[in-house]
Amino acid sequence: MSGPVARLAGLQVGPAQSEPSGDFGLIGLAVMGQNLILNAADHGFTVVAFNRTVSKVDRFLENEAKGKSIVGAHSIEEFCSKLKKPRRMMLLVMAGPAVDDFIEKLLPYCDKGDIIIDGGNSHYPDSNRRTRYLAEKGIRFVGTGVSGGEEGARYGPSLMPGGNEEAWPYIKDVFQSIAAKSDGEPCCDWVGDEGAGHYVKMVHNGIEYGDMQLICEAYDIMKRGLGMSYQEMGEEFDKWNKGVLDSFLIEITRDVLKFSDDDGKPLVEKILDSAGQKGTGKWTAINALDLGMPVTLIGEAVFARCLSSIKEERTRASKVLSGPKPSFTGDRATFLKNLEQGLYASKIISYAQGFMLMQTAAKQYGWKLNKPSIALMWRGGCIIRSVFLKDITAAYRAEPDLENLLFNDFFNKAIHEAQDGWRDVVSYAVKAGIPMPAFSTALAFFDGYRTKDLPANLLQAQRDYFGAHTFIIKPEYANDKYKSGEHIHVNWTGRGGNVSASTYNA
Ligand code: NBP
Repeated sequence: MSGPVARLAGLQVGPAQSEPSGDFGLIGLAVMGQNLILNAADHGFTVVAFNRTVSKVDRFLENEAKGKSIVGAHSIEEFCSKLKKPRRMMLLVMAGPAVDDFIEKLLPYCDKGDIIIDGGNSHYPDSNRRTRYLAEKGIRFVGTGVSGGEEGARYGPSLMPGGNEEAWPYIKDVFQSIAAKSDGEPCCDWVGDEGAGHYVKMVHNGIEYGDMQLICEAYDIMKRGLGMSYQEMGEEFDKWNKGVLDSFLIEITRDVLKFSDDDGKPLVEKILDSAGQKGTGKWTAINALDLGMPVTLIGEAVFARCLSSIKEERTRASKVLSGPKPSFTGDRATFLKNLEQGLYASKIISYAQGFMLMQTAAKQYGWKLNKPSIALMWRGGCIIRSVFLKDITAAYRAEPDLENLLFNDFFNKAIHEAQDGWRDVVSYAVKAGIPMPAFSTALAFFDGYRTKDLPANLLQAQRDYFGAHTFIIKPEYANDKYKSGEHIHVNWTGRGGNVSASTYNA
């Protein structure tokens, strides 16, 4: 059935001009949209559904939506007419121009105060722009991160809404009802202004890249460094899933390692070692470079995927470049304990770096970011959900202005306890010629971060030598010749002039 006729999943409920019954509207009937609609309907909301390809609306109503409080619309006008005011309308369509197209199509039928929510994986600058553009028209825009894939959308995703804060009281009930719950608390709270919701989702995805890379490195050293079988590796991950690393990604890794193909061989062994990526990890790394933040672990995780994808070149290189052969002679149980601790310590660094990035972004972009809520939102429903995030939530709840996660007593103690084992694992990997870029960069960051005097003094001297870029004297050496805080240029060679270059930070 088509045309402007309202229906309640298979039941006709009267003409379109009757009182609007829709609590919430959703456009985009692909995997995420359909599941989120079903989730909202299960929580007692009447949902109005629309899709660009209108035939999908009828197909949905006749199948998955049958018997539920889901109403179909066959045009944008009908969609808007069926929603109670202020309208709460969510787009779950492919990120990019499709979102702007739908916004333009909705506008003629919107009233001031209506709310348009974009739940796709949009890049945060687009959400900044859309918040401002729609605010000028009296429409409240929300850009929300949605995580948890198909199952999350259906039974409880992690939701990270940001944008025009005036919208929050109107959408809070729907969002917190359909979101995942962790210890009874919804994994959804207001994140911050403009594109902050999509920004936090971007960093979430970057952290997901990091967590996955760390697990892959642990697998590689178990397999090539210790010669473990898939069954043994699966059992080790099972053990880890009962301790500090208890998380969704460790759990699925256990299952993947234990999964055999029809011929009895582990399926994972047959999968081409060339990783794909959709870009959110890269966005995080680029933004970290733009903001001058050392988010090294996510950067390495993105580069590790890039290196994996040049498979043919690596195959040629493997024939001409040789290295040591792994030969493990130590105690395997101790090494595995160290590996678990090393992964845990690297993960602490990765999350510390992620929060450093988010707090710098908040300052730079003028957002108020709700740090304890971010950790809470990641605790359940999403891919990086873990027991570990409970401890991060607790750390930020106790000290919302905590400068760095590593200054929190719990994490400070944890990283010191893990340190020796972490170093053993990285040392063995270096000696055995097995790459552990994420473990190694995390350790290098830890050592750099805890060092008061880094060799950047020499670097500044080099820059001043070849480019007259100037340097600042350490306060304890300030005197009449070298004044404290001044940009100083020295004629290192006795040749050339005394003119210095402009000073700027890049
Ligand atoms: P897709 O990302 O595959 O998008 C499909 C939807 O976008 C359909 O409704 C389709 O309409 C519509 N669409 C497309 Br494609 N191009 C369009 C255009 N030019 N104009 C209007 N509509 C257009 O769906 P999804 O996997 O459900 O994801 C939806 C959003 O949620 C995406 O932004 C995605 O990145 C994000 N997300 C996905 C996941 C996940 O696990 N899949 C998780 C978290 C977030 P049609 O039916 O007419 O082709």
